[in-house]
Amino acid sequence: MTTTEDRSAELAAAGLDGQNRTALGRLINTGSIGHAEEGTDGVLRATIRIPEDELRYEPAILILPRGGDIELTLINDDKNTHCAVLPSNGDPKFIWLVNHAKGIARLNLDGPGTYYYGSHSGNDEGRGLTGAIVIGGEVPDHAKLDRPPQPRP
Ligand SMILES: [Cu+2]
Repeated sequence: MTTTEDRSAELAAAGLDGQNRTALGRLINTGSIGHAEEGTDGVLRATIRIPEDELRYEPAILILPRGGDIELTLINDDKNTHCAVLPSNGDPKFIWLVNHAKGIARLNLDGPGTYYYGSHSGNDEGRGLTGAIVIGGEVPDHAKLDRPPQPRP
């Protein structure tokens, strides 16, 4: 079976992702997929970079095996200022990244699902940068629907 990561790499290698390069602020599914690593302290960590002149986050989609405490290192390799407004339980987190700045955002996301974050600041065109955090795992008992067992993938 071909994974999405393999497919993106194949398209790029074959030069078939050319049309995606014309867009400022690429769609999130034109970037790569990354996986967070769990530290011995139980915190999930990942590094997200903002490449020069591409108006996107790299990886575009960050996959976490489960929810919990998350520490994201964000590095802005672009010549423009960017930011990230990130989802977190309680209030969203905001990190400001002048060009070539590096910062750490600490989040807590305890439920499985897809979360989006973005930057709409500086010289961003259109909707700016958009990234996704995908959290796997089981839905908590209190959030499950009261219905007969369903087939699971
Ligand atoms: Cu920005």
